Amino acid sequence: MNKYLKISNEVQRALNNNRPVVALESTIISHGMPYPQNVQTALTVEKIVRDLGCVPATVAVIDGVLTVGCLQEEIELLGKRGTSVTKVSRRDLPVVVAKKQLGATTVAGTMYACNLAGVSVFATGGIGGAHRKSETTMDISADLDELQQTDVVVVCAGAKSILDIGLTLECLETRGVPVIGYKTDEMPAFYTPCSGFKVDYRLDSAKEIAEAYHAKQQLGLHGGMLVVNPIPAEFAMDKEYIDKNIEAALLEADKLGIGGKQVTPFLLDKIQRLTGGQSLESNIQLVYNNVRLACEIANQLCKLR
Ligand code: PSU
Ligand code: MN
Repeated sequence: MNKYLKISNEVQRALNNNRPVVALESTIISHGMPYPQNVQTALTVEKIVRDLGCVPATVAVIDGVLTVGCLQEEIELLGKRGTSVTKVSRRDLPVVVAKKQLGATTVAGTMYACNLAGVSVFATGGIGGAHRKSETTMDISADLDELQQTDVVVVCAGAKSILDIGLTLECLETRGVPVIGYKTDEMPAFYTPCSGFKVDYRLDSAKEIAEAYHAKQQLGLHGGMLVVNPIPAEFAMDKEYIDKNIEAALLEADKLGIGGKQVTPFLLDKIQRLTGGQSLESNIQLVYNNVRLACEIANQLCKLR
């Protein structure tokens, strides 16, 4: 397209040949997990995608270039530099690109890149959403507005209860975003398979999900589709235990006056510390689980096109 966008040869070739591509975000690498687990996870994710016959496209801003299909050394850099890497959502893209900086793309930033490149499926851990008390603070992630306007299937494990899950679902409804439970009637809560909130639709196969997304596009209904995939039971955390730690993390954030784009990374880090790495293991496993489903959806979508 232009000097600001780079699509790797491998990804471009797959797209040209209607081969399945699965996009991956990089805020989860730089801001969502500690080093070195962040790099190990990101590289394992790419291997899983390849083993399932798809092409991985990790997205980040590398020296000012929005890159779709990062190299291994770029993933290592994003992981090593950690939270010193700029977290890039939609509003951050222009400056980080113009300044030729390194940036880790959020769900919103990654979706935007997917759409530029023509990638239809994207797997991550959790999305941003409406924070607790957002009815007064207005802290609602740009991820939700991106889901409204950008054509990508986003596979995640629901929303963490650092957010107000009910309000997040309301915001998605307002924005016309279909929320599809994969083999579940309930919105998963990231570390646990249930939140107590119902999803709009339950679909039990990747084929049905691909068909729904294809129909959406054929109708000219622009915007994303959110697929929520519950964490597998064997990796789920005890609800009371994780809720208690989330409450403690929220209290701490409040006390320290953490605000803006720091809120989500602060809470993720605090929870990981409080739970001694147990939540990190759950987080890693649910990402793998989402990546596997995203590969199936990407495969099915190629068959429809
Ligand atoms: N939730 C998680 N893990 C994450 C994020 C959210 O469980 O890594 C990251 C994602 O990149 C998401 C971003 O897009 O945080 C949302 O940040 P904010 O709330 O500032 O929009
Ligand atoms: Mn926010």
